[in-house]
Amino acid sequence: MNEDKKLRVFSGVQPSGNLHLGNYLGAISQWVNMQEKYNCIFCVVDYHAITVKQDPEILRKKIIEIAKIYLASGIDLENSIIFQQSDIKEHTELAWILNTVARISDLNKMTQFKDKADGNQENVSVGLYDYPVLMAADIILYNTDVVPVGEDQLQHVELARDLAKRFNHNFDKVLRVPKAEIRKEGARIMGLDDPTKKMSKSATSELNYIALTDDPDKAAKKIMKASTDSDMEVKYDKEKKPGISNLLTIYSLLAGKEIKELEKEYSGKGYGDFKKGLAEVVKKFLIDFQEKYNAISDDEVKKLLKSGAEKIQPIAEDTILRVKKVIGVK
Ligand code: ATP
Ligand code: LTN
Repeated sequence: MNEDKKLRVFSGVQPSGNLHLGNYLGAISQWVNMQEKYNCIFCVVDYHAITVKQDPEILRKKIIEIAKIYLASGIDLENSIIFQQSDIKEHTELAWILNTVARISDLNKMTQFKDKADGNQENVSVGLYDYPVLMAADIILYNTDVVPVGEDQLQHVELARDLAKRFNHNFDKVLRVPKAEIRKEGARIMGLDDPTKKMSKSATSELNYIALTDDPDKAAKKIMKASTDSDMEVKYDKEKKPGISNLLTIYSLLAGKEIKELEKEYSGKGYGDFKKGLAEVVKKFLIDFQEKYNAISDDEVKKLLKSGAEKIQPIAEDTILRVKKVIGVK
């Protein structure tokens, strides 16, 4: 297909915490499947990470780690571009301009900020509060059509849509209006220790998640310890059996098998056998993944991020120029 006719995809992950199966299944693995059909840009959103306190040395390492995770997951640089957010200054420039269009009432509706503030909203950084506007700028800067994310980010993409529309209405129609794409299964992988809450890298217990960098044997043990439901039947029922349903979703996505097929395979066998099967699948996935991850050097990644930024710089400059002209500063 002609490159210019392809729709543009943009998404990103923060270089903070340990990336887990939820991030992989909800976001990154979906990106991999979109590369042929779309013109894709994937960003390491470092300016988002600093909205909560980071150790500078660890942040520097995490930026490289996230880019390696993109590549080990199958992001192919023949089809896609990867780059580091802070290398393109137009992200913060556009965020400032969009701040003048966003309303306090918009930001007050955002649930992630409230969750992360953990009841102490007066003491979190202004950056954490304003984070969704920076995210809108990331998306809008590259004339994005589609934003593949996990379910928890839907609200932020909706805000980006609203801000683009409002800007176009207030000034001139110069911004592309994006839309979110959420996968049907896997958009919300739940915690292994508590299947009523999403798997999260900021969880207090390590038993909550399987990190992509976890030792495969240790990860298999986490699966064996995962919380299940009171009866012993391997059957998908999200409401009544959230534990086994979550494990079935993970199994199905990693092994490429339908949930119905897995239910049949484990019918009459109980949770123990099912968990052993899933532990093997997870272990194999991590061994393959980590082999690819370890084969990429830090220097190679740094070069790839720089060349990604060079490729997309002209798109960012072009958008900012259009925006500056219609608001009257150019
Ligand atoms: P945390 O895990 O601490 O809540 P986060 O949601 O801020 O962190 P990011 O690394 O910024 O995590 O998220 C990267 C991508 O992974 C986003 O698209 C997000 O929607 C997706 N994602 C995060 N957690 C899950 C999950 N449990 N299930 C599915 N997708 C998820
Ligand atoms: N807020 C997102 C990360 C993010 C993002 C983006 C995702 C920042 N900018 C632009 C898609 C498009 C999160 O996952 N926490």
